[in-house]
Amino acid sequence: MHSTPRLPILLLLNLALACGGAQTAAPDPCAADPGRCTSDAPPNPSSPWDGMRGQALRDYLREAAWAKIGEVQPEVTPDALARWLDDPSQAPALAGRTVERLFDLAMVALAEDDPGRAEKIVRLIRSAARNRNSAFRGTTLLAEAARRQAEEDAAETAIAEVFRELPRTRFGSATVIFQIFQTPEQVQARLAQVHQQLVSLDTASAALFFEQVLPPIVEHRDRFLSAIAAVRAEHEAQPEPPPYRFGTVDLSGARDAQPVRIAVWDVGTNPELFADQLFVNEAEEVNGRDDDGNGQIDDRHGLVQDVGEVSNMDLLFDPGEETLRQYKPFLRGIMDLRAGMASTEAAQQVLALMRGATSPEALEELERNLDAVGEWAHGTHVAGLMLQGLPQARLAIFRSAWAGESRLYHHRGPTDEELAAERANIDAIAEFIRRHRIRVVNASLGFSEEYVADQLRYERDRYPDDEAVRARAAAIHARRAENWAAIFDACPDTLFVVAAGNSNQDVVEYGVVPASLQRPNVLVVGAVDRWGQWATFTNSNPEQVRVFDFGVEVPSVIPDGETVPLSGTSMASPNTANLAGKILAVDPSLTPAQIIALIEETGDPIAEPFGGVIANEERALERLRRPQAPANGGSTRRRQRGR
Ligand SMILES: [Ca+2]
Ligand SMILES: [Ca+2]
Repeated sequence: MHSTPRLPILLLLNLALACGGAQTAAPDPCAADPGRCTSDAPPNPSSPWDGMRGQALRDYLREAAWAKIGEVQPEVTPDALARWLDDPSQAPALAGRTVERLFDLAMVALAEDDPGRAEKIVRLIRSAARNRNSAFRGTTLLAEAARRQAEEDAAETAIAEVFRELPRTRFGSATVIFQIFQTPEQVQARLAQVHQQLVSLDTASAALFFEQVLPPIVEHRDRFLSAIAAVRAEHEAQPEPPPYRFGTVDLSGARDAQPVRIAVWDVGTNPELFADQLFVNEAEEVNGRDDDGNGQIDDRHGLVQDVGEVSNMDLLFDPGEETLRQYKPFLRGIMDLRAGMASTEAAQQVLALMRGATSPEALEELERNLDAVGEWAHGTHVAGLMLQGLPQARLAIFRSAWAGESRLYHHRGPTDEELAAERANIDAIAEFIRRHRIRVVNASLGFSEEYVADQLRYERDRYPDDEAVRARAAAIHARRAENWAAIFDACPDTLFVVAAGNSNQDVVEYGVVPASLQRPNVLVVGAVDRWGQWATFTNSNPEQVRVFDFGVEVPSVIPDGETVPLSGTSMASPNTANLAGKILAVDPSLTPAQIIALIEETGDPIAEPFGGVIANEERALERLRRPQAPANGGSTRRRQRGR
């Protein structure tokens, strides 16, 4: 649930919809008013959740969370935790998986009406999490704990105080959940949806959030919104910090630049928008036959794989006119909500749709349609970024519908046959890349074992317990890791630029595929915002994610030609792939490893406590054109940092 990476574009929706677990809690609302904890769904006589509510749920979650912590970081014991809560400076660096479980314990504390303990746990996480991007997490929980610890007439001030702790750059994403959840019925629908899954640590965490943590927040929603508005007004009264200067380069008309072949590997891209720059396999016509005899039909501009009931073999996925009309505003609306513009038409449309999702069925329909709009928009937006200022590029398109997961593998996992089909598609793409000498491939795609496990928990008849779920999820994930390693190894002369992912996780700790795979021709990219700061959502790892690029509210084109800002490492990655294309246009002789080294060496170092560099096009190309030009350091003083 928590940070399920679906299409990275949907990250923000996930933040809003499903950030359950690690966020916030209340006295037992079920005890006070049993009606509140009854879902509208028809009673399921054999539901494993029957005995898993109220106190029983808290006891289960507490025990399961501690068992997990014992596995991942044994030095974190209940006694040790008690000491660190009073003195966080004594605590060791907390692993990501420990942090997840500590959030569970904070939720339990809040649900048991101990907001002081909940607050201390969140503060410990903020101070000791190894991932420094977690230093700003848990705002929902903290704000609710503050409300409950304050006198009635001081509650709003106490809530505002919590929001004031956030840097302005992180404020918007922390406030969306308060806007999205408007009614108790919405929360009940979420809970009923969780109740369709197997009981496990992860689903219990989500269940506790929706059953016991979120209801009192929704009940006092006006207070939170008014505190948020007050802090936002304070921000707006201050001058906005100067934006970071990304130093982009336009190669239009550059005499020293040559044609370069690049590819977008995504879930669908509109070729018509890029007609002038499409790669063309002249030996192939679009006529339903395999003209060049390579085993692929109509591979004139790239390759397509789709399966399932609504499969189509176009380079662009088409969700249908009605779906687009109704759900396209989401792309912009979520951004508006983050920016505090709740009154825009797009934001209002988002809120109305969310308010209407008051049953598991309605929620599912909403999710399906949002995923469909994401699948429609994602690859085109990415391709638009890859081509900016690079008229020398010729773009091939690979569309792998399975890489989006959410439509094909909705509430289930892939079968062995489907995994074999994924592999066949990957092998065909590798063949295409080699045959046509594609030099740079952007893959804003990511797979997590947690996401697969979460879907498998809906298949209760097939996987009766969480052990079975985890075993199958691990097997699926291992095959995918193998598939991606295979294409990287099969195309050593091609640079693969890969999105780090949007779950605020360490890619190595969580084994994110392909971002955790180490290869000399793979460059993993994280996201920074327009002030050059790590995005709240970006995945990271000090060794594996060294390059960051612009990935928050990044304007680019969607399939109908409109320009819309979207956020995600999905947007950061093609910005860097674009730089790699420019580098190759100027010097086609470079190897993938040389390109990576050049980008790393000429990037702007990101200040502590974060790490890595922000790709700098000007300096990379300057170094390429004038090899004596200084690496980073030479012009650092001129940089605008905005902090
Ligand atoms: Ca062919
Ligand atoms: Ca053909």
